[in-house]
Amino acid sequence: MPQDAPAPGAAPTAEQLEPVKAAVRALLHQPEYDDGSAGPVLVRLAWHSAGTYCKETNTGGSNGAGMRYEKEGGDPANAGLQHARAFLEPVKSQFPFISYADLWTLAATVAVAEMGGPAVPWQGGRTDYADDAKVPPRGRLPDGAQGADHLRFIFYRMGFSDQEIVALSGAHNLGRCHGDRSGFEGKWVNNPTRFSNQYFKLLLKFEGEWKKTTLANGLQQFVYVDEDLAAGEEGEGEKEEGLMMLPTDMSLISDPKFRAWVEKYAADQDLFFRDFAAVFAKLLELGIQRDAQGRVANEENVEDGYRS
Ligand code: DDH
Repeated sequence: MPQDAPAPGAAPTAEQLEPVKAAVRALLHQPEYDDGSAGPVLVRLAWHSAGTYCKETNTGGSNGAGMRYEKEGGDPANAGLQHARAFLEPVKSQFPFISYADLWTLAATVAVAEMGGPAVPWQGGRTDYADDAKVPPRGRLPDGAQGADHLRFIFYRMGFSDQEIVALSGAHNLGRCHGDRSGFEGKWVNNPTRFSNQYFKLLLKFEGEWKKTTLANGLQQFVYVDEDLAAGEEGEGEKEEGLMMLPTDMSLISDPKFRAWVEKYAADQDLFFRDFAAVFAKLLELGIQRDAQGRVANEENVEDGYRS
């Protein structure tokens, strides 16, 4: 039995995962892509793979890697995540023993840590569905155009509390919106490849200055443009693009229960990091039942995973 692959039926050990994590670390730097990092889109891939969970029916969640199938991968809510999956494809080829479902979730934890965020506890053992029979229906992911009621409807379905909703939303310290993916445009913070509590600070700092704008496609978002910076840089190549918030982001400061947590996380980065690590780990485990060996109890039709 080679030492670098798990025994049949067993989840990979920490030692076996080390080279996988190193390979993920090595691909994060992408000078030609977005803000130079694959990190943010990898985090979003893991979140969308897990965020389909419904606790009532115990369906959805990160097990299965359903996004490989059109039924889930073609959901407009998942537009753009093919880039994340493509970044990870060479890692899957190099380490075929890791399931896609494990790789996608593991990669997000590697990305968060590499971008300066907390260590997120992670357990392997997920298996990949062999067909799309168990892929959850579309429409389970949040719609950025909505408000606090929608956030509660979506995240309570997964079993999260108000505090957890706010902590999870802090992932918008990372990355950006793309007009050709979600239709929204721009980034939430100035350094979108550094994990921090800046998103919470900016929500509060520019309160009253966030301007509601309607994009050409009819979507509404909130923007803050530093007028001096924008004027100063005019005609000098790089245009100051300003910062943005989605309507859902703004609901975190207009809803008093959410707001209490925004204030706590803006004031205390350590608290945010601790709570984010815990809630992101919980997100990645939704719907996963493990046996004594840490293997994921799964249906029989596993084609690609630890039981193949
Ligand atoms: Fe998000 N997110 N997200 N988000 N998200 C977008 C980008 C990123 C919502 C909408 C959008 C979470 C919660 C919410 C990340 C992580 C997380 C975009 C832009 C939209 C729209 C997509 C695009 O155009 O490319 C809404 C609504 C919610 C909510 O209701 C709370 C959560 C919980 C996470 C998480 O990871 C825990 C990340 C990272 C990005 C940046 C992606 C990128 O490509 O860059």
